[in-house]
Parts: sequence; C-alpha cells; structure tokens
Amino acid sequence: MTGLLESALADLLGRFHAGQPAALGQAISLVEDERPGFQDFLHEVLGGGPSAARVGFTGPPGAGKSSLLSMIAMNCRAQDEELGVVAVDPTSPYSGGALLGDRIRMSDLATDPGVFIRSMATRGSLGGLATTTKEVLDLMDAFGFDRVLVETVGVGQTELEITAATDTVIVVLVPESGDAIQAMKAGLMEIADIFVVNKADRPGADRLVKDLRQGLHLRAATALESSSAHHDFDPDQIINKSGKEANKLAWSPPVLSTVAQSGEGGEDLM
Ligand SMILES: Nc1nc2c(ncn2[C@@H]2O[C@H](COP(=O)(O)OP(=O)(O)OP(=O)(O)O)[C@@H](O)[C@H]2O)c(=O)[nH]1
Ligand SMILES: [Mg+2]
Repeated sequence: MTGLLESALADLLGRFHAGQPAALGQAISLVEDERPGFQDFLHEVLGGGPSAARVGFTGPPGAGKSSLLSMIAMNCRAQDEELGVVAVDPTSPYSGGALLGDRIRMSDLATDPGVFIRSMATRGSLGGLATTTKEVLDLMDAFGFDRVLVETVGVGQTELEITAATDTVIVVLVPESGDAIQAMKAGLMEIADIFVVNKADRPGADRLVKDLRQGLHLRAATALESSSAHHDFDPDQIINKSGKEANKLAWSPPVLSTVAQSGEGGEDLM
C-alpha cells in the first residue's frame, strides 16, 4: 500500500469513527467497488462484532416490502433508534420515491438525519442479495446504528444469503402472490422467521394466513418426527441450542397480517 492510500484510508477511518454519514457512504462505496485497501478497512472497523438488530424484508415484487419497512422504520424512529436502511433492487433506485409506496413516509425517512438509506443493485447474484450486502450491513452495524433494515427482491428462488446477513427474515406475501403451497415450494418456509400477509384489506388474505399456518404446522410436525426417528435425537438440545437451524425445528414462524398503508397490524410486527 502506498503512503498516500494509507493516509486516505486513515482519514476515512477517522471520519467513520467520528460518525460522519458521508464517511459511511464513502466506506460503502469503497467496499462495494472493492477498491484497494477495502479489506484492511473492513478489518479495522469490524473488530467489535455485530451489535445492531438486522432485519430483512423479502417477498415477491410489489408485495409491500418497502411500505412495511417504512412502517417499521417510523416506529423505530419514534423510539429514537438510529437506522440504516439497505434496499437491494435490480430495477429502480430507492431514492425514486415511489419505491417506498407512501411518498409521505418516504420523504419523512429520507430527510430524517437518524436514517441512512443506501440502495444497491443486485448484480445478478443468485441469493437475491447483492454480493457485498453482508459487508454493507456490517459497515452500518459498525457505524453504530441500533437497527439495520434491508429489503431484497424475492423472486421465488431460495434466498439463503438473507438469512446469513440478518438476524430476522420477514417474508412478505400478498393474496395475489399465490398460495401457501407455492411459498413452500419457493423455499420461503425455510428462510422466514416471520411471515407477513400484507394487503390484508384485499380478498383472500385470511385464506392465505390460514393455509400458511397449516403448512408451517405440518412442516414443524414432520421435522420433529424425522429428528426423533434419528437415534441422536435430544429434545433439550433442539430447544436450547442457539443455532438457527436447531431452533427452527421447534420454532414455527408466526404468520401476521398487515395493511402497510394504514399501519394496521404494525404493532404485532414490532
Ligand atoms: N391495498 C393495499 N396496497 C398496499 C398495501 N401495502 C402496500 N400497498 C401498495 O402496493 C404497492 C407496492 O408497495 P411497495 O411497498 O412498493 O412494495 P414492494 O414489495 O416494496 O415492491 P418492490 O420493491 O417493487 O418489489 C404500492 O402501490 C403500495 O401503496 C396494503 O396493505 N394494501
Ligand atoms: Mg420495494
């Protein structure tokens, strides 16, 4: 590394630690573009380990991910939490305004100094998350946000990356997005910590909630059965182990319904 590069990175690091939003933006670009020194920079700032609550929103196009994210963000802001928001979008930039559904909410968020919004392109990565999304979330975490929210395109393929990058995955479905069987086939049962049936003001929402609950119940019963058939089965271990996979055997994701536009169901989700 040249001395010049080193001093530029040291300067960026200083401004990052001082909490300057511009430095966070520059750090993200550094990492996204894999510019020289980006690994050293990441290494320097990530020493503390993760501390922010990381919540991912995924689901089919137009399901209301952005609307729900805004709703949660507003609630968090009301509790004085500082937020990072990452939108992984293949088509339109987050700053377009329409993406967040409700323009009033969007402009409130976008002009709020307690919220840092960054959008990323998917770059054709298979998991539905841009390749560097995990690092971007790490940077936001290290910057000191209480919570980091990420929206990803859910186009039906299994999105394992989002489970690796976040603590909680909220899968957003709508009556129009198909039935519970489709959701199971798309692998959404495996990644969801919480299911939200949004657009509950539309016909078919109750039905979808019911079918999802039934499907999840069946799946949990089958998982427990097949592990008890295994000779190593130890129910305490399944319940106590902190690993996500182990928990998931005994944990059936709740299914909530919301109307993101009016905020209905938002309290349950919080
Ligand atoms: N009727 C109804 N419309 C909703 C609801 N939530 C969101 N919408 C509308 O649905 C449209 C899509 O909402 P978004 O929040 O942009 O959905 P999204 O999942 O982020 O969409 P993409 O990012 O494009 O995949 C917008 O026009 C919203 O106003 C709801 O609960 N009920
Ligand atoms: Mg969106």
